[in-house]
Amino acid sequence: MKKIAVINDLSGLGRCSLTAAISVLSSMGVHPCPLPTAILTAQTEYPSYYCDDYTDKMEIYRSEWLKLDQHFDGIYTGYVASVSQIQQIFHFIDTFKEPGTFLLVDPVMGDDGQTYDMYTSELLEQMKQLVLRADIITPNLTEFCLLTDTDYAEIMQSGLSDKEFIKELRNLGQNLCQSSPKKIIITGIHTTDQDGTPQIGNLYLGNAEPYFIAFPYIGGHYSGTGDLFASCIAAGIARGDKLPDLIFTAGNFLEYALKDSVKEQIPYNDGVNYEKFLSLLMPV
Ligand code: PXL
Repeated sequence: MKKIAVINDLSGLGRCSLTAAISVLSSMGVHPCPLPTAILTAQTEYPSYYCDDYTDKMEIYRSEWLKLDQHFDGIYTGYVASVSQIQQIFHFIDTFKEPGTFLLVDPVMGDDGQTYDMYTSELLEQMKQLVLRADIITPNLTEFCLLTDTDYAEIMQSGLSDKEFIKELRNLGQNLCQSSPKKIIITGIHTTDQDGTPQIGNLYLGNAEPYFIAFPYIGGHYSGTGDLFASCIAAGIARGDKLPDLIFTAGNFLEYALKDSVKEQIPYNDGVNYEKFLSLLMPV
């Protein structure tokens, strides 16, 4: 069975981070090994939360897992609570990234043009360094702009057609890709289809032609959707899925979860009702 070290926080409320990763990886037939970066009562967009920082524990996990001679098919990183956690991740990568181990970095820093509470310019600089080590990254549009020093508001108000917009993202992505042989999936790109129906899609930039796949945009802005998406990609890579198929599967899974959440009027901070759709991800 394929095995992935998942470096992410555990949030009691909000259906994100490790909660999302463990359930998605397990459903996809991949063994998750959680390394918590922090334990929170709730994800940080709730009006109140308590965060128990796990930075000091990260080295203990690394050395204990090394003692137990652990090997991973993948390393998948998500939310980090501070810059020093990124330093710990480098140390973890130096120890456990072998020739056959992929590194997926979900550079969690913000969404919808806003940065999360833990964001600082120093964290961005370190995140850029981490991204350089990755084989694949899954930024949302806000995070992609941060990584490429692009003004989010400016690009959103640029008046570009969908086609021009995607071309622009491709150009920006090319610079990032040049630094290392990596694949980028940019999530949460708003477009409209031929009938003028709003869509939301994911853009895959790799060695081949860009691949953009969109689904009807049902509205809403829920916690944890990026984490669910990145988890699908991590598990899919481990089990050998083809990336375009995998991006479709992940988007389709989220579309069902979002539809159900809108229907049930789930508060955005609570995350989406994905649990009953996990069967869509199971190995056939
Ligand atoms: O879903 C991203 C995420 C993960 N972990 C924590 C967060 C957030 C987004 O706000 O607060 C703790």
